[in-house]
This record gives sequence, C-alpha cells and structure tokens, in this order.
Amino acid sequence: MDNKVKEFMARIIAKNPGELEFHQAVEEVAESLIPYIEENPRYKVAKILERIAEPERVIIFRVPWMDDKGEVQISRGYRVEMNSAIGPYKGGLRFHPTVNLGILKFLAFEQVLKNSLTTLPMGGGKGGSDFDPKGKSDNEVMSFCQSFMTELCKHIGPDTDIPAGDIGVGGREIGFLFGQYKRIRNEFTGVLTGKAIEWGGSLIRPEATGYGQVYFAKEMLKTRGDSFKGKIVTVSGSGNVAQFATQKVTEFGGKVVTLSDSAGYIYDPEGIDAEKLAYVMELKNVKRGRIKEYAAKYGCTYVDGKRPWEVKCDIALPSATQNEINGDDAKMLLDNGCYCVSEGANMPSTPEAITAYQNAKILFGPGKAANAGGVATSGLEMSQNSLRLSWTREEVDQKLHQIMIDIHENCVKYGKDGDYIDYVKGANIGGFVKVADAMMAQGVV
Ligand code: NDP
Ligand code: 2IT
Repeated sequence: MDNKVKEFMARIIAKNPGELEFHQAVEEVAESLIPYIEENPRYKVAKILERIAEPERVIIFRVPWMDDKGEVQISRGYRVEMNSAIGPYKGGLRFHPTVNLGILKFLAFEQVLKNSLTTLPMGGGKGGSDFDPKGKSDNEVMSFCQSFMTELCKHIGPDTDIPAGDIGVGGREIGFLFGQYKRIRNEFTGVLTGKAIEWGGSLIRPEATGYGQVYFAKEMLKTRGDSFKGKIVTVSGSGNVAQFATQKVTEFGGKVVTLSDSAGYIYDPEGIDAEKLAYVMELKNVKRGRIKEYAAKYGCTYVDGKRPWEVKCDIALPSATQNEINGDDAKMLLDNGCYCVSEGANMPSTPEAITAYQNAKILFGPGKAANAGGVATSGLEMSQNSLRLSWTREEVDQKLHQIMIDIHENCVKYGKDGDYIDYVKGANIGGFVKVADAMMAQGVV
C-alpha cells in the first residue's frame, strides 16, 4: 500500500475503532483518490478527503416496541447523515440483525459518491436498525416501524433527509414508516422513496436497482463488442435487487442459473425464466419463505450453506450483501471463465476479490456505479413528488437507462488506462469531483 494511503488509513482507524466495513470502504476510495488529490492540490489544502470521511451528523436512538406475546423489545435505531454538499441526505434504511454503526457508515460513505454519480442533486446518508424482520408478524413489523419513525421523524424531511429501502426494508415497511411520519408531522410529502404507486411512488422504482445493474453490465459488455445474448449468469440473493436483475437478464437473452439466500443457493441449469421468477417473487415477497423451496418445486439442486460462485458462468451479479465474494470465490469465478462482474449489492467483493478481477483485467462494475439505478430512480420519485405529477413506466425506464449510460461514461472518463477501463478508479474519482467542488464553493462547513 502507498505510504500516503497508509498514513491516512491509520488516522481513520484510530478515530473509528472496530468499524471494519467502514475502514474497508474508505481505503478502497482513498487508494483511487489520494493520487488524484496529489495532482489536484486544491482538494488537499481544503482537506476534502478527511472531511468526506467524517459524517456531518449521526443519530442513534432507542426503539422500544411490543411483540405479539406482549413482551417489550428494545432495538437500536440509526441515521448517518454523511454529506449534504450537493443535495439533501439520501439513502436507504437497513433492518437486519447485523446492523451496527460501522456498517451504516460504510454504506453512507459509499452513498455520497454513488448519489453524485447519478447526476441528480442528492447528498448521502444511510440508516436502519438491528431489528430482524424475519419471522415477525405484520403486526410486529408495524409496531416496530411506528416506534422507529416516532424518533426518526424529528430528523428527516423532504428537503432535509429522504430515506428509502435496503435489506429488510421493502414496500411493506416503507408503508408503515410513511403512515407514521404523516400522522405525527401532519404532512403528506415525499419524505420517503419506494412508496407504492397509489400514494406517491414512482413506476420502475422497485425494478430500478436490478435493471440498472444489468444496464450497467450491458454498457461494460458493449466496450468489448459483447452482450448478454446466450450468456450464463449467476445471481446471488433472492430479494428486491436479485429478482429484477434476473428479469432483465432474461429479457436481454441471458440465462440466470442461480439465486440464493443466507441459508444456501439453488442451481437451475435450465434457467430461471419468467414463470419461475414469478414463483420466486411470491415465495420471497408474500410468503416470506426460503429459496430452498424453489429446488423442491422445480426439481433442481439446492446447496446448503454455500454461495453460488462455484457455478460456472460468464457473468456474475452479486446482489445479496457486503463481502459475499472473497479472494477464493473470485479465483473460482475466474478459473471457470467468468469475465464480467456487476455489483448490485453494496461492497459485495472483498479487496482481495477486487485485486483478482483487476489482475485478470475482467469487466468489473463496482456497486457505487453499478447499483446506482435504485437511488437514481428514488431521485426521479422525488422529482415527481415535487411536481405533483407521475411519469409513465416508459419515461422512467428511459431516464434510468440513460442515467446508467451516463454513469458508465463518467467511469470511462476517469478510469480509462490504455485499453483497460478501471471502473473502481473511474467511479471513485467521477463521484468525488462534484462533491469536492461543491464543498470547496461552500467554504469550511
Ligand atoms: P432484500 O432484503 O430484498 O434481499 C436481500 C437478499 O440478500 C436476501 O435474499 C437475503 O437472504 C440475502 N442476504 C442478506 N443478508 C445476507 C447475508 N448476511 N448473507 C447472505 N445472504 C444475505 O434486499 P435488497 O435486494 O434490497 O438488497 C440487496 C443488496 O443490494 C444489499 O447489499 C443492498 O445494500 C443493495 N442495494 C439495494 C438497493 C435497493 O434499492 N433495494 C439499491 C442499491 C443497493 P435472507 O432472506 O436469507 O436474509
Ligand atoms: O444502497 C442504495 O443505494 C439503496 N439502498 C437505495 C437508496 C435510495 O435512497 O433509494
């Protein structure tokens, strides 16, 4: 590691002890940015890198709620308001038992650069709770969401901070959160995105992250005169992002052969077509079952306790969670001929995995670029809310597609190195410049 990166990271680690995912996310960005800042010393003098690694504000709060047995439960709530240089804080809420401050800081940090890449005026934030929605009744989820919003509503607003979904937060949770915000504040505003269409949501928002991830991969493939047609694709996860990535790959003529959840993965060599995907959507979004049930229904393989990276593929679309592809997994992918990875999840590849992709010079789209379609379409939902109008499916999808093309172009602008496009460097510098210039213009704030 470069000495300057080492010194910078020593200070980050000392100031944020134990926050491993945050260190990992900052280090990856620092490796791209420090050489760039050396060439552009105005950012160095203004200490922009040090400033973007320090949240503007962190809110931590108690979330008491009552379960169906009448027992009081205490969860912990968070909102990390990372950077508001180019717009109000914007980013999802994650409800998962592993949630802690370090994970939310990594997500908020990534969000700042991602939101900048979308071309829309959004700052970055992230929040959530260690509450586990799995196995809870609708009533328990509602009780939790109402308690969570009773505190969170003091800190957010349509011009201040606009949360949305992430792991464990989908349409059901956004509904309960929105209802409580409206009741307490007596305001019907676009304070959350991912709303249902009948009460201020945008068409294509549910599809947007997965579609965007595939649109980004399509652009990467195009640089080598290639496409999804006839390609074997592995997808991890079986939630929001994985479902709509699968749909778009199939539409583009590729074949998705795996899906997973935290218990294991299914391998269906015939491909997960539209009918099978409809079954997955019902299983995951309505019945809230396990992916294992797919294998029983369609008579294919289920591999317990493993991730799908041992399956031979041309293209991999990690769409579950952080650090789900380690160095060994990356080696397996490469040995099996995989030559394109487009990240739907946030930071799914470990630093060792990224180094392996870069050494092999495969097409690698990092999450902050490849999964930016979700938050971009949240930005389009905010625009529609402000206009008090709603656009058609085709209009929103066309805007999303163009944004993904523009993000790809921006990554090429900053990441092209001879014949090879380093999308990590491209996304990090491309996202940074706008935020940094806005911070410079706004003074030491
Ligand atoms: P969902 O909650 O809809 O689905 C998450 C999926 O990932 C589930 O299949 C889940 O399995 C699996 N998963 C979650 N945690 C783990 C874990 N620790 N180990 C293995 N599998 C796990 O979430 P989303 O689809 O919305 O989010 C998936 C990823 O995409 C996340 O990294 C998120 O940050 C990112 N993302 C999401 C966006 C969005 O708009 N929703 C936008 C941009 C990025 P199980 O059910 O067993 O927990
Ligand atoms: O990681 C992400 O970009 C999201 N979970 C979506 C955030 C948003 O505000 O739509």
